[in-house]
Amino acid sequence: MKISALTRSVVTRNHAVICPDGYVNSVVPGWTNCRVNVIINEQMGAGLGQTLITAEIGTVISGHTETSQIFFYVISGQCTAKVDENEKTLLGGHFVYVPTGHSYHLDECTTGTQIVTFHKVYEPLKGHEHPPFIFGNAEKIDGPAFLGDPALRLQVLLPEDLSFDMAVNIFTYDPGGHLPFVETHIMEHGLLYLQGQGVYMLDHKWYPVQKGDAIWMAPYCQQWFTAMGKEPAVYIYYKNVNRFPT
Ligand code: UGY
Ligand code: MN
Repeated sequence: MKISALTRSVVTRNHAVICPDGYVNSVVPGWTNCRVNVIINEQMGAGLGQTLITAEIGTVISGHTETSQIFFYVISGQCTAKVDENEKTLLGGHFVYVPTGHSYHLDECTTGTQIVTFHKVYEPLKGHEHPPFIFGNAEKIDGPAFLGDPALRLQVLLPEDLSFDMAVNIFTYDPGGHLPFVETHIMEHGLLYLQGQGVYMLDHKWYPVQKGDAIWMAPYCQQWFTAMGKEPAVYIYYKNVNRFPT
């Protein structure tokens, strides 16, 4: 065991940087023979949930969505996912979105398969159907330049349709690429680095971040990022969208 009193993890009232060195596993009913790290949750003041699942031998991730929808994204490895009676093999970059009121069952995972999940209590919208379940592959989704800057590319994984109240996007920054301005917005983010490194500014504090780190940004947490190093920095992130701001 590596023993250390040092960490880059920070938890504040409106943002957190959670690095793997601080993980302590949780037992989640229905999610068996796997390591589950609950990285973002309402206990810290968040409006979303975010977990990281690492598969062991005989992993089964099974349940029925009640009030919260769940988005599963395979970071690496392989598994089989079933939503109700619909089954698919998922590889790295594949995802499955499970709206409320559906059964899900993931198994046949290769050992070490990593899956990040985003959870949000669904807010229905009058005049709109609940969203459908979706199987997808990030590789097949275009990543147009973000606000005209070819150094930044944004892939939007879920349909831009008012029935959805959450978005999950993948943001790729070439080395030296950076957000064009400091964002100050009502939407909340949960985020996980898939590749690379850089520096994130959260409420005027500066954090070095890298692959494997997660960030929570509460509404109005001011945010800016610049990528560094020799390879693009890539993160997958959650955002609440499409609902009237009460
Ligand atoms: O969608 C967003 O708000 C995104 N540009 N924010 C971020 O990457 N911190
Ligand atoms: Mn933002």
